[in-house]
Amino acid sequence: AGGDREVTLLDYGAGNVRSVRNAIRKLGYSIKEVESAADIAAADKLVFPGVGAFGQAMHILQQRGYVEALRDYIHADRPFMGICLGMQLLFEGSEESGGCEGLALVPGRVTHFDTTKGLPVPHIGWNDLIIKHPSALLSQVADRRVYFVHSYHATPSPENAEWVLATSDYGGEFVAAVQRGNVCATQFHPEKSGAAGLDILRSFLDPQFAAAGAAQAAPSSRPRGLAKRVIACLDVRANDNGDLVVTKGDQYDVRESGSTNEVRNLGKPVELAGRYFDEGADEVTFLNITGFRDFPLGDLPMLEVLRQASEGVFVPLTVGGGIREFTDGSGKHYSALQVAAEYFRSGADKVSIGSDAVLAVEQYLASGKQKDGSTAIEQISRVYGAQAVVVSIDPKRVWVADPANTTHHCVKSSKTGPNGEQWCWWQCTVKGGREGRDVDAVQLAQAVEDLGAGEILLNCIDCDGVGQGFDIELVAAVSDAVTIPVIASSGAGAPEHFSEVFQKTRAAAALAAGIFHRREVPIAAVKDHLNESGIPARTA
Ligand code: 1PR
Repeated sequence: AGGDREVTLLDYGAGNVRSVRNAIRKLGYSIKEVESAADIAAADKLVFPGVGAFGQAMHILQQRGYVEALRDYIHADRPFMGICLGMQLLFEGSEESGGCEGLALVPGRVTHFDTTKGLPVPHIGWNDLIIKHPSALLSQVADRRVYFVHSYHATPSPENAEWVLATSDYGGEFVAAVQRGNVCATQFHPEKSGAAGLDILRSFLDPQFAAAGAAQAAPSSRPRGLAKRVIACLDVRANDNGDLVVTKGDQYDVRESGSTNEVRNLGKPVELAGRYFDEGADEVTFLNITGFRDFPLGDLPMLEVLRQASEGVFVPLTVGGGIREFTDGSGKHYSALQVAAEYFRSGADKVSIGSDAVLAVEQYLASGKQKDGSTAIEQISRVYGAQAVVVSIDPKRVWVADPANTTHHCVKSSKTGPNGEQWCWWQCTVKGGREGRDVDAVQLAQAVEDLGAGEILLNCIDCDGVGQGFDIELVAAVSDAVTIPVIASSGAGAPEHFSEVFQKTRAAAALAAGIFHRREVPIAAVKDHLNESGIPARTA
């Protein structure tokens, strides 16, 4: 064994565990990979970040002969930490993958969240812990939230009470952390839970650190439960010198007006991402806004941006732009799944699909809503899970005099169009808003949910960069039409715009760019305003 500062990592290659590696390294530990069952037996501290689907994970563990090794290791009460699926696999089995047996170390089965309760599923975001037992593991958490992303959950019961350290509430209590002796596991992602998460990981790795922790702080009086997320977005592209810069447009035009006509440069992507992490962004999104025309795997700087950003940013990272299949100049074909895989390997937690989703939905609608498994959304969702697939919509408002004149989802607007129209719908565009298609935003959102997307990033070309608030009518129409979480985007100019979108729509998150880049409104001011308005926001 490699001593005190070594962690053995069980990575069976089904997803992004880069952030777990980065977090372990950040805490000053080196990583030894599990390459055989013997490595499990020889571990001093074993970390098991489960990714992918339950059935597939069990299948790989069985194939490699790890199941018995894991059971023996855990029965011997050796230091073990499971994360997310790595916790669920400790239970007897799961409803996921058509019903499947687990390691059966903790009593109980894993089930899907109830979608009839009107709550978006997956459960994505920062939620409070309800502490059931004092523990070293969670002694440093104080009253901070942690980051969850999952569609399935275990339920606390008298049978597993001696295991359950903490629950969280999402339409009912579910198991958030378990521990017995040296074996622990969390449903949430400590490696994505900011400073609170790093403290939890460190408490597992270093018992002295845990022992120094104060007793769990009493809950404060702030609004509790799943926080509405505040996301900082970096639109990234090469400037005319070929350097990757963060840019920001007005209604998608990113060039300076006047004689220079240069791409607006608001800073370096890695630096800005680090700044937003420090300032309390709940997520950071990178959009490679020219990805539709450049092949992203040729765009190595973007992958490098992700690699570097993920070394210091311990909240979820999303990357979009150019996620689609592609044949390069030499005739080599890459599937959208391969493109996405490269992004995940480089540190992305989610990929965001824009133009390709519109084309996929056109195909889906033309075929009478047939799913043949060929679209990027379906492929990536199947391998990495729905929560890893965001669909980014770039809609434009279209005014109509009479809803009978269009087949699209129309809304009676509180405003009027240029010719006195009272009705409107939102047309989806591709190629960064350059080309409108015959699909509306509501139609697209419903279709991509059916195809397996886990979240919608809802931009608005009319509102982008204008600073007059989100398009409430658009966000309401889309968030009412789907059960997956919707991120409202485009138009934030003041903290009040965030409370407005959360009060008037079912949006789960709100994203902004310009006001944060130009330091007009600090992220903390948005969060404080939300909490003061009775809307739960993560402040620590
Ligand atoms: O089509 O899969 O290659 O993805 C391209 C991605 O790039 C899409 O997600 C698309 O939204 C984005 N994109 C393309 N062109 C632009 C552009 O600005 N010219 N940016 C663009 C989209 C919108 C938001 C922005 C918010 C908030 N930018 O990301 O950050 O509107 O801005 P604000 O707070 O300043 O109002 P594909």
